[in-house]
Amino acid sequence: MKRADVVPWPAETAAAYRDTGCWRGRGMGSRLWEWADRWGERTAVVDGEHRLTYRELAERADGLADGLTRCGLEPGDVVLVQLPNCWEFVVVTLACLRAGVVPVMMLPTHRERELGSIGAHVQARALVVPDSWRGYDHQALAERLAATLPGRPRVLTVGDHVRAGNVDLRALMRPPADPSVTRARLDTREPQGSDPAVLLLSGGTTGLPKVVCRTHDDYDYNIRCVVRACGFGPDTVYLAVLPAGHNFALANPGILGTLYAGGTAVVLPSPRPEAVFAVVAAERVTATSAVPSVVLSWMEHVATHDVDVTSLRHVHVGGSVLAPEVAARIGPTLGCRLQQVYGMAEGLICYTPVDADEPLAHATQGLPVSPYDELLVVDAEGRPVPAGGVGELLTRGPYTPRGYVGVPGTNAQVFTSEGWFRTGDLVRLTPEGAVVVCGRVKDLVNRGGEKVSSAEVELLVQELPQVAEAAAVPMPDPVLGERVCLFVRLHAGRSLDLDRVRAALTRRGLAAFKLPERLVVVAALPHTAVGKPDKKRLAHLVAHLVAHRDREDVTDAPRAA
Ligand code: OOB
Repeated sequence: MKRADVVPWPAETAAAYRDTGCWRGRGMGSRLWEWADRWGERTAVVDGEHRLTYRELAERADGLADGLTRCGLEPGDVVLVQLPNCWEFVVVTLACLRAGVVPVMMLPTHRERELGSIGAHVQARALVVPDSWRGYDHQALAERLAATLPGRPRVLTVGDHVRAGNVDLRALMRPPADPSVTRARLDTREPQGSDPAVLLLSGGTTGLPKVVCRTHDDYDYNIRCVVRACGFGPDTVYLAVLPAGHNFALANPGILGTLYAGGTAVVLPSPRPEAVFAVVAAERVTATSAVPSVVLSWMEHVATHDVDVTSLRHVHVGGSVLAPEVAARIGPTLGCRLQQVYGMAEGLICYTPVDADEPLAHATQGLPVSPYDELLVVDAEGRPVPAGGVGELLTRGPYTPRGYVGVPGTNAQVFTSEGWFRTGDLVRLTPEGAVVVCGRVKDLVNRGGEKVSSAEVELLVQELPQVAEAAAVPMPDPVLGERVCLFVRLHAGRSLDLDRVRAALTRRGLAAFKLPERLVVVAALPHTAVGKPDKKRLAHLVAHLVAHRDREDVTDAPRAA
């Protein structure tokens, strides 16, 4: 990644964020020893049997920060991090922040396509992967990619089976021989506040995922605001079950917010209720976060099993739409308070207050966490809508960057000339200023909080020889909210079925959660006035099919309007 690929805030805006104290002008890695000096022997991270105190965490992160340098990584170099939720993830993240090496937070479900395209886009210098995970050989995937990516990145492996030629990352995580010497040396190389801290993947609506660069200044401020909004403190025991590399579980307040507050972050690689409630009871978990589909599975479990949730105080729910009726049941069922969250990799985070009354807690997605967050609701022409009206949410603020990495053309469309980020979400604001998500204008499928860019799927499907035209749209689903439904028009005389589409996309390296789950072959796709597939009509059509339990894939053209 070239520094020029990162879009800065305008100089006067940046100065204002510094003057108001939002931006500290320090590297986030400097927090590590602030915590260790204050909370040294308290437990920072728990992963099964494995526990790290704040001091051990700081020493191991410093050890690895040094180790990354020995592997040839320099400040500003980018590494792809694809790890399940584990203690090593926390050490890697903090070591990167300390060394100024910039991690791109990939998901464990990503495959060749995502890792390859992002790795090339950011010119990754290393790939951090588990040896294998859930039966999949990530090390082999990383080796294949490393052989083809420009600059031939190093493969850094976490696990017991590190193959020759790759780096054993656990070995690099050993505490330094003299921690104070390493600490002092790393202190002198602390990144600046305006340097890139982490790269997050946007849900995105383009053919390939977009990369959001979060600076040390902005991410640090984001975390401080969210820690306050969620009332996290040294008595917090937070359980991370959503992918740790996702902005929600990573920093809102998530793992990093817990460490900022002096609490204990417990990591678990799966949101399965059996595992979750065993850990909640054993570790006396006080807070956790989940997407709506996961909370639903927890509520079902609690209704039929004897679980101990007496320690639980707050559950944060967001990432996709939560029905107010479900929201109202969460607190009573799980024996805790619900905090809804509306957030995005691009910045803006809204939380319902810890002590919100029921209308606010159940029927809104919260208030912006910073007084400097700016929200504007506009109509299709970009004009502000009257108070309380529904429109697209635009936002800017001290932790909402002004552009994606290295895509000036896209940025010109997604960001206004005044620096507003177009969220693509349709919202209305309540008189208190809380956001209510009402829909979206962006072209993606929100599969239980996992965002699938329709364009990314369509581009790959279009490459199939049978396909003349394709459109991927959301199909309503009682569990996940939405799944991917693919409409296709085929070339004359050709045939295609769902299994073949899925197999073809898997061969092309697409992550499994993006694969279409229903295929509808049509004689013609409906089009909008400008000649694009009419996604609204297609989404309505599949919703109708689902509502009528029509498992027959229609082969007729949808009737013209
Ligand atoms: C979170 O981040 P992303 O980047 O995966 O997705 C952002 C998009 C939003 O633009 C919106 O479309 C949707 O996810 N979304 C919600 C929502 N929260 C996010 N839609 C309806 N209701 C909600 N409560 O999803 C994310 C990042 C940080 C914290 C929480 C969620």
